[in-house]
Amino acid sequence: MNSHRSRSDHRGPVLTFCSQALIVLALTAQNLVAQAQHPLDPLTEGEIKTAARVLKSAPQFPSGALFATIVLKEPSKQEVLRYEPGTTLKRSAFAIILDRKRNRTFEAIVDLRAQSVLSWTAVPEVQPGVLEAEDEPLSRIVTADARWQAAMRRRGISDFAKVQIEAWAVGQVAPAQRKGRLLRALSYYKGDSINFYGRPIEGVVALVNMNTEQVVEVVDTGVVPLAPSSQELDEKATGTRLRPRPLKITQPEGASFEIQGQAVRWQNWRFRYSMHPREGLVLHMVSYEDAGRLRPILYRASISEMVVPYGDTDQNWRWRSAFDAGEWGLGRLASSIEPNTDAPENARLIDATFADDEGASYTLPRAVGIYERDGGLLWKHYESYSEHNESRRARQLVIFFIATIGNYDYAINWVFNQDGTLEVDAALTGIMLPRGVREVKVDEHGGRYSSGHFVSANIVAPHHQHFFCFRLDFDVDGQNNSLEEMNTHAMPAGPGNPALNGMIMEETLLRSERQAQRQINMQSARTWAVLNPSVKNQYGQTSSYILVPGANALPYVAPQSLVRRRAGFINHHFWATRYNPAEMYAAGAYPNQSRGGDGLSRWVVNNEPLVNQDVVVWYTLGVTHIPRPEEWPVMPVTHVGFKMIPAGFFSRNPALDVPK
Ligand SMILES: [Cu+2]
Repeated sequence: MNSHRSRSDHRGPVLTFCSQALIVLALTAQNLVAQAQHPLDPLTEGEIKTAARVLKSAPQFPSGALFATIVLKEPSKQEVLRYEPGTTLKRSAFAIILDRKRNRTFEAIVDLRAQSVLSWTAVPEVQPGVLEAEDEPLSRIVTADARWQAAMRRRGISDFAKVQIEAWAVGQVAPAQRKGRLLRALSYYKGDSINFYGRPIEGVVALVNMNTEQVVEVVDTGVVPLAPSSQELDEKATGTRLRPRPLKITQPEGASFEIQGQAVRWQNWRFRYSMHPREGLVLHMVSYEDAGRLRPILYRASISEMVVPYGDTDQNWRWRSAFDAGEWGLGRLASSIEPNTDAPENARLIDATFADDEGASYTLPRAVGIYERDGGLLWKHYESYSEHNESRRARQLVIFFIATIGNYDYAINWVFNQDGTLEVDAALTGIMLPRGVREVKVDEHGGRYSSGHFVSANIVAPHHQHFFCFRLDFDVDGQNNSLEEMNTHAMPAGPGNPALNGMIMEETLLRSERQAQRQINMQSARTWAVLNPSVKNQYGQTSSYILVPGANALPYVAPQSLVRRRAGFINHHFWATRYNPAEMYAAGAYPNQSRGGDGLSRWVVNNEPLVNQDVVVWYTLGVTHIPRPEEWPVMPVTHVGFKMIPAGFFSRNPALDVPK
């Protein structure tokens, strides 16, 4: 699950223009926007530098410590909502500092104006996510270990430079081994191929203590032949499809969206965005301009956590359950969007600024993509008596980023629609995690694996699930919101239902956090509404936004397992909490090496009321992945998602005014 890529790939400016004049213009524009303009603007390069300098020169800063995080310390919601353009911005940075040698973690807040440390707190018994700076030492420690070297030689591998070491967060650890900061190392055979994931050196996993830089153990479950080297990912691998003729997307008058700093306007929608190293793309202050009135819908929306539990019970597999946000960082491992392939030709691609492990800032080119696309039919009616057709074509605005967590690539798309609908479309692609096996064909030895599917010669892809937990801080027409669950049923037989056709929808108020732990239910077409009890449309209906689930999954990892305790958010599809700025990450702030119990499952214990409160919704979106050979050596995209649709928020079809 790790990125072995050198971050230096991203550091230099990527010049896509040839004209010097354009470069000068671009640089000037960059300098102009280098100042934060809004309380929610992410840290600028200068602010990251200041934060790191202030912290490094503080007496408490341990020598040689690394920065697991340097991000904007978001001001309180009240401060942000009260903010008026032009007033002085209070800017603070939040940092997590890892003293790897002494196995200590600290949290700090820096006042960027005063250039002083506002707080410095030791956080005992936690491990920040895996750092880029740990790749090199891990690889060095493992490849120097005699046990690992012997395991390679047993497989006929003596040129260790041909082996790619891949770091993994340790996942489930035996109690006796829970000492210090741990990483596991998988080994792949690189050879000359782009896709080393296609050639796992199966059976060998090293467990390493990163504080002492010692290998705790090397587990070798036995030699399995390497998969053949033909695992290339381009068309040369197979052949001869004709290139389709050009399909041009042109916007002769330009795009219909406007971007000013981090603020976006498009077709009555207004929102801000930022790239966060942990959550990836974050939407802020999503609102809809309705007849000149700006109506808030979401204060903040992002992926708060992910977990990918693998279903293979083998000794070297049973611990695997990657927390891609908390252990790795979806923004930190975002990959640059390639024009014309990752995004259509009319996309605008925007760089993002992050802090590296040493506290230096760097720019990830083309981190966020934003573009308009054809949205199919928006609405239509053909009047057959008069033969009159009235219809409109839909346009959509997509804002997205792509996180590449080792072998997997996730494109997270937020799709704005003209009818007031906001959709999330998570696109899963990349390479399935492979397990090396003896068989080169399924029929050779029966070839069935109880917890995986054969996808290629010597490769089984184990069954697994992906769970995303979206944190959706709704503010529908303001902060005082309530929640209702909607269930649709057949009406019972009786005098009121003589033809047995009755169909009723029941609304249930979800009064408190524990009552709001819910599962999807196809039988009752279950949805959930976030409503503002004090705002009505012209017919007296309560203003609300409904969360409409799409495909989803239930976890197969057992309820009493450590994964379920660590990732409590997968126990329910729908959760709600009363707004608390400290509650950001569904599996807790430190899921790496966690023993469970933190995050959502802990926050709802006090069962706070949710009626007419500032409500935060957490939606867990699962995918059950039973691998197919058609998904090898690289997976065609799988889409999963959900929608947020207005209900009573408007008094009629809000897209009635879309011009022909
Ligand atoms: Cu998958």
